[in-house]
Amino acid sequence: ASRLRGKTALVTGSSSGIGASTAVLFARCGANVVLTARRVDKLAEVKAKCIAAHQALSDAPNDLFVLAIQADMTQKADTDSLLGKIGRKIDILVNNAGLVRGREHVGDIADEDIDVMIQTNVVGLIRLTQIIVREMKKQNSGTIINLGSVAGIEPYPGGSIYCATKHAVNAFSSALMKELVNTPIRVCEVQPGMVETEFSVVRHRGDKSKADNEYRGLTPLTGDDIAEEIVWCASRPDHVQIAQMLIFPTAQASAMISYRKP
Ligand code: 8X3
Repeated sequence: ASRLRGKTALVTGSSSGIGASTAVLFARCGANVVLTARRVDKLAEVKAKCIAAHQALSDAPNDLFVLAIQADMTQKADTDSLLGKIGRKIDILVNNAGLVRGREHVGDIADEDIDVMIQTNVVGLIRLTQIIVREMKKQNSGTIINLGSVAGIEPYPGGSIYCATKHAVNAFSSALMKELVNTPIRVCEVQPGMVETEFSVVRHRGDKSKADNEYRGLTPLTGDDIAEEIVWCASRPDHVQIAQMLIFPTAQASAMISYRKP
């Protein structure tokens, strides 16, 4: 983790879930953190946790910083203006912002659900990566960590659009890694299985009991579990690139196979 001291990590979608956990863990490791999300109030809470984490470091440099910037990944104006608002060098980009909406089958999927998933999970991620990768090429260093999913490996019924977006993240990450092979810039794809965050509440349009039912009878992963993997990828020595990492709860074996206690 000492390799992260003084580095700057930009984490999208860091108002909750995996993104919030990742931002706080980076701060605990002595990294500067830039938070982005749509919800400013939640973002302020995570920012306070990051600052507290910095203050708890016994030997941290006193110029550590935490920035919180409101940004909606579906809005081109927001991604285009982000770098100017940050005004600092980004060492680590964590493309975490993403969502799933609904479990409808093809034929019954609402246009706005298709749109928000593709715009956030794919288009926004690509736009921001283009902007940051240009900077990383100039500085000749950097780490890009994309949040894929088991859904990016194994499509399942009721997840056609979400699975398509995560397959897109998988293809984009793989192509990018190949494009950057002659540079010191690293590309990692972290692919979680079942993680209990607001993700499932959003999938079920705010219905908490339906969301809870997704994890019935098993112990899901938490945002903190995935944050550990993300920060671990970012803190490997410069010559080590964790290309892909698939993480399941112990009671899950594929997108469609899990064991639930009766
Ligand atoms: C989330 C995992 O299985 O709900 O990316 O698609 S799953």
